[in-house]
Amino acid sequence: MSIPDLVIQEIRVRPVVAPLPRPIRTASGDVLDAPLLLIDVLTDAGVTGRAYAFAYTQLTLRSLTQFVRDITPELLGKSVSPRARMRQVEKRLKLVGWQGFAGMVVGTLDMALWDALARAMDVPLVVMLGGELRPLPAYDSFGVLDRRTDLPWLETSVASGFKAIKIKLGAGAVESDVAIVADVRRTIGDRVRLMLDFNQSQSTAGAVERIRRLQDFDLTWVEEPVAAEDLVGHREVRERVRPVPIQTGENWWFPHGMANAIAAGASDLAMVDIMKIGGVTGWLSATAQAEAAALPLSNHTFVEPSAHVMAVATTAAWFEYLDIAGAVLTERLLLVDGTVTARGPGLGLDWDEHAVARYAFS
Ligand code: SMN
Ligand code: MG
Repeated sequence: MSIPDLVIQEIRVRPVVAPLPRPIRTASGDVLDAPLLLIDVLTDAGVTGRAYAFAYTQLTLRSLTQFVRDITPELLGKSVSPRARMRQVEKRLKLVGWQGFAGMVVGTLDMALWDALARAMDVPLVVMLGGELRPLPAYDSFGVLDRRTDLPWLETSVASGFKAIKIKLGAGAVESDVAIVADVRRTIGDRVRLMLDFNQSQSTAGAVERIRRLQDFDLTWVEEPVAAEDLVGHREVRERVRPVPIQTGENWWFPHGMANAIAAGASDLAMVDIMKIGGVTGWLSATAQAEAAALPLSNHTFVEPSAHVMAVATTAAWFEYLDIAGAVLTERLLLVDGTVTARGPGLGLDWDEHAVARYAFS
C-alpha cells in the first residue's frame, strides 16, 4: 500500500468553547474552559484530516480563526505533504516568526495533514511513523488546588490507577505552597510520583527558595519555575536546586525553540507541546533532539495526538493526561491501568457534531 497523493480541497475552521472536566487554575492565570479551534482539511480523495488548536483564552479565538481563513488560499490545490507544506509556510511567514498565532495555526494544520495521510492508509498515525500502539505511563494533571475541597480528587485519581500526579503552585505565599504539598504527599502516599508546576510565576530567587522548601517531598520534577523564555533563569534555578529535576518545554516554539533551550542547559527534562513545536513535523525533530541530548521527553496536554508521537519517542517518559478536547469528541482517550494508548485511524479524533454545535463560539 503506498501513501496516496492527496490534494487539499477545502479547509474548514470552527471555534468552540468546550467545558473542562475541572478548572486549570495556575499562578499565571486560570483556564476555566477550553477555547479550541477545530480544523478539518478535506482532500480530493474524500479523506478528511482533523486536528484542534488550543487557544488558551477566548480572546484569541476570532484572530486564530481569521488567520486560518487567510492562509487557506495558499494551501488549496497543494498536496497533503506535511513537510512540503511546512517548508511552504515557513518561507511565507519567515519575517513574522513562529511565536503566537502563526505558529499555533501552522502546528495545528500540520497535525491535520498528518491525520489525513494516516487516515488515507487507514492506520493509526503511530503505525505510519514506524511505531506501534503501546501503553504510556500517565500522570494526572491538576491546577492549583484548594486544600479545603480538592484533595478527594487526588484520592480518586490514585484509585483509578494513576501512579503520578502533577499539581500547580506559586499562586500564594511560600507557606501555602509548603502546606498544600505536605497535604498532597500525605494524600497520595509515598509510592505515587509527584510533579510541581509553577507556570512561569517565580523570580529566579523566589523559585530557588520555594523549591528548597519543597525538596524533601520527593519531587519527580519542578516545571517552568520562571518565565518560559528566560532560559538563563531556568539554568540558574536548575544549578541551584540540584538534584531536584527542572522540567520545561510547553512553550518552546518550533524545533529551534527547543534547540535554544537545550543549548542553554535550561532543563533536565523536556515536555513538548505538539501545537507550539510545529505539529507532528516539529515533534519528530523534538524526538531527535531529546534523544541526542538524553532528555526524558513528555507531552503537554493534547492527549490524542501526543499519544501517537510519544509512542515513537525513544526517550518517552511520563505522559501528561490533561484532557482539553474530550467534550467535543465522540470518544475521549481513556486511562487503563495508569496508562494511555493512542487510538486511530490517524490521530483518532472524531468530532461530536452535536457538542460542536452546542459549544460553538462566534
Ligand atoms: C497548563 C497550563 C495551561 C493550560 C494547560 C496546561 C500547564 C501544564 O502548564 O503543564 O499542564
Ligand atoms: Mg506546565
